[in-house]
Amino acid sequence: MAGLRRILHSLWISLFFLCLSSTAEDSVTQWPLHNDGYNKVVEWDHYSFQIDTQRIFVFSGEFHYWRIPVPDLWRDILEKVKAAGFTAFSFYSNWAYHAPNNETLDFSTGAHDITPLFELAKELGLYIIVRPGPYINAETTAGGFPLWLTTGDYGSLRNNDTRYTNAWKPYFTEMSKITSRYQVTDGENAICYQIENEYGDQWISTTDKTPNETAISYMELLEENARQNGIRIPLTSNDPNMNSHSWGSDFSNEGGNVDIAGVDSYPSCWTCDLSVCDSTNGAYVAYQVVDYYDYFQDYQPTLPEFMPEFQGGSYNPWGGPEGGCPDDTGADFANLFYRWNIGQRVTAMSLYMIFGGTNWGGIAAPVTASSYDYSSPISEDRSIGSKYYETKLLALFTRSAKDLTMTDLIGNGTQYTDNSAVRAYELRNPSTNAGFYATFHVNTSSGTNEAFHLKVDTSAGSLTVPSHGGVLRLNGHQSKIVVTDFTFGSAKLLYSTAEVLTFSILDGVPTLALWVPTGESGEFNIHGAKKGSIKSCQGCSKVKFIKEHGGLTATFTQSYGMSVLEIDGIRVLLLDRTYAYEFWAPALTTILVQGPYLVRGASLSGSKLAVTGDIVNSTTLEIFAPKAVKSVTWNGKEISTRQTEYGSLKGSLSSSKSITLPKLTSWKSKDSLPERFADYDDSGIAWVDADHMTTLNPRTPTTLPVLYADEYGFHNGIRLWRGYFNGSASAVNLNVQGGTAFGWTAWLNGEHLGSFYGNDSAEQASLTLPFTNVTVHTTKSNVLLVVHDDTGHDETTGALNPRGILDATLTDSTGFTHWRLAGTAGGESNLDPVRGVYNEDGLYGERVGWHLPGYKESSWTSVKGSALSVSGATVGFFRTTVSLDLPSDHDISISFVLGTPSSSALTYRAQLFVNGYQYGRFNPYIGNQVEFPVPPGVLDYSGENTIAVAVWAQSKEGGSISVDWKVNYAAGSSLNTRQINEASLRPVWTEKRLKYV
Ligand code: IPT
Repeated sequence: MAGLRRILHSLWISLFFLCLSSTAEDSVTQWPLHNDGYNKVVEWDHYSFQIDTQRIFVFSGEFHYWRIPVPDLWRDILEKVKAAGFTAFSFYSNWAYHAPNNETLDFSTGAHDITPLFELAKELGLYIIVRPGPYINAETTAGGFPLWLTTGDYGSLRNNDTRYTNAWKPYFTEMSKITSRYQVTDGENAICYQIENEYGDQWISTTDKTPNETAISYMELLEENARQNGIRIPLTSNDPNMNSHSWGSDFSNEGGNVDIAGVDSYPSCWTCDLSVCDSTNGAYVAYQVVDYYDYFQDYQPTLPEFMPEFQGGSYNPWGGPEGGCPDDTGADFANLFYRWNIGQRVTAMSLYMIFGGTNWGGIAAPVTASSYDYSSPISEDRSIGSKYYETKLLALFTRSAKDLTMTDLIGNGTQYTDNSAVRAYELRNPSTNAGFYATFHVNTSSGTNEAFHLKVDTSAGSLTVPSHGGVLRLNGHQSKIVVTDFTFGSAKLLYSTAEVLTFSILDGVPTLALWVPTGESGEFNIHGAKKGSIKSCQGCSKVKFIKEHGGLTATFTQSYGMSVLEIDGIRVLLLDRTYAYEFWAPALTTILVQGPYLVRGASLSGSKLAVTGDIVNSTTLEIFAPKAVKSVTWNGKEISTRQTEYGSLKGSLSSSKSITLPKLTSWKSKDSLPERFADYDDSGIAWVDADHMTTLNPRTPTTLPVLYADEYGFHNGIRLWRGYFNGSASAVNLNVQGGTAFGWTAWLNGEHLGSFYGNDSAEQASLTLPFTNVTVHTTKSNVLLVVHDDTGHDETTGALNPRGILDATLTDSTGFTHWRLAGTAGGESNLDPVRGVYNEDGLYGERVGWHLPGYKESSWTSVKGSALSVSGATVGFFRTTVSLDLPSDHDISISFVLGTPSSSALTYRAQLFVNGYQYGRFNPYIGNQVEFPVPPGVLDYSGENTIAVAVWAQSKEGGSISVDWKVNYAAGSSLNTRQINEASLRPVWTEKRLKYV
């Protein structure tokens, strides 16, 4: 099979080069249109993806359902994605999330059921790029591998080892089968299927093209599995940073090639910790764009310029800064870098991430903290701001600029401008002659304010624009795309120096929305037009109409707001940036809306228009709709509107309710570390003997028994080890490994011995702890308790790095007699299938379910004062319940705020549980994150909520934590978060928990 493919491939390559040698004129028709041989619905060529013969600009964003485990909120995210003008979204599924052990696959419980993603995609009209792994990276523990896979029993992973193959098959088969029910070939929305992730391993040497047969065989196994299980859409890949040249059929004639290879790129660093990206980047101002066009020409000239991941932000590392680094990749970044890609002729890109979400429980890899906000266009708390709006300006444009999906790069340089600091990239559609001039500072890291004029080629000849006194400007880290011969309905812009936002055809007549940065001028010419007038001037000045070039040129300056011109019956809206931010073109209708914070959707039935969206502050609402519309509802309520003289409908919307949350009081507490005492009974089912004398883990144990936690089925978070020894000993040396920002503490016979507090770089720490100040029993057994946490397994080849005790040696002793180990209650049995494998660690309180709603804490000690305090080195568990009664018809977002009172030591580690979900890891000694957004659904906005906090004081000074909460935003909304309260997502405590003492 692979052999035949290779022969066919060489034949095809020869044909391709024959075509290339033909003349430029017939290049349009000669470029091959491909499909994957399994369907004719999704096709592609070097211009773009094509679906049902329609070319599309794939503007997509990545989001991880498993980072927001409330299916009802997926609608919120996807409505926001759609409203921003995107045509697609992309998601990684996470093998570990669905496979608590090697026998179980859960695609049905709560958020483990992914079918709503596909159904929402269809309802909202978004294509889907499915990325099932089996390895995904994603700053998730072990890169998405189930942690039972990390012991060494399955080999070194990501190859064709049968042990590994047998492990991934059930999961990958299920993902393929599920996806196969939702393919665009059957009228559903999945358009491509990514094999593996950044697996750039096709070559042993790229230079002399020495194939890596093992990697090829692995890719072929995955591809065959996908095809056998019904995948008919193209298979894709993502090359890390343009280095590996793997799996693309233009460069490679080896096996394992996918249908459409793509490239991932993070020009401004994928983490807020810029030191990681030293060699390529620096501070924001030093960021450089990358020449993708040449790359695609060189390595995949017959495939579309496809970026399965383009930087949407950067992840939040443990070392901070607090809140991530939104300024590094903010609105300016979105403006400049996404336009840059268009100038490079990219026609398919997916922003990683469009919504980052939360690393709740133990989902994260060590590199990232509880927050996975990623400085994304949609924030972790689901709010939207300037970056979202800026991205929307461009996405709406790409959705309406159909000609952009088929362009050739004609040229680039400063010769297009009269300012040597500004260059342009000229793209041209060979069949319509539409032109797109993407303009940039020559030094793309420069933020100067440059004025210039641009030389453009139009159907009316070569022009230099603007030509009536105005200028084009790049003010700061900005770019602009100037269009020529841009068709909107039956009309045509000869050119426009103001950017096109979108357009709509209402009652057969186009309404065109143009925008300029606040205070700038614009000039455009409408082909064939004769007469223009100002219908409404809000912030406009210097409006002039000039008959020329066989049409009408209009010039204007827009200081603030929205002005309306009428040119031969065509309505032209001129918006400044602020008004453009709040301008919406809800798809599936033709209406345009200005005013609200968010417009999620609209539907038209006869004379009734129903619009849905969100309001924070009171605002005017202006709607451009067909004349037939006689009544308008906003989130189901009729609003009164008046008709403006230029035919729009105007109304007003009042602000959202202000919300006050009840205080978090009435805390109760109990010690959660009985295991430190020698007489604690560890014979229960929560505990196993750690007695392996050999391991398949590639790290050879230096002391025995093997104390790698994953060997014994405990994979997540905090584990407790009890080492027994008899007779005297003077010290212990322990070398513990748990990933960046981890920590550990040891006690002997109930007395604190010492701790490793951790920092944002150490993954492992060895300490020798003398027994000078503790009692060593000479006549009875001594028990050493070691508690360590685990910030996740490392990614890529580090997935097998063990978690646990690497070496344990007693000084002046005959050594340990045996070890017992406890971790997540039930180990791999998945005691809590709803919250899933990542949620719980192994603390006593977690094992017996103190974090769960419904546990009765009445016998616990009441906490006095507002701080939750632990005295001495131990673990304290705290619980309270609080009822919420929040308004309906609102989308309300809440964060918990954790702090350390100034009187307290910082050397503690805390976990926050909200209705049983572990929604925050707070390590004040290391970390920076103090705000922890918790979504509705995890919280119940119309009932009782159980809040629990575990405080592990690592030093004798103990520790105190303050716990508060706050409203991030409350928006009057069609999303009624009060109703997102499905009790099945918050299973309650049962007595069976008591077995795990
Ligand atoms: C790229 C991964 O594909 C993705 O899963 C995620 O880890 C992202 O990086 C960073 O957030 S890998 C790329 C940085 C080389």
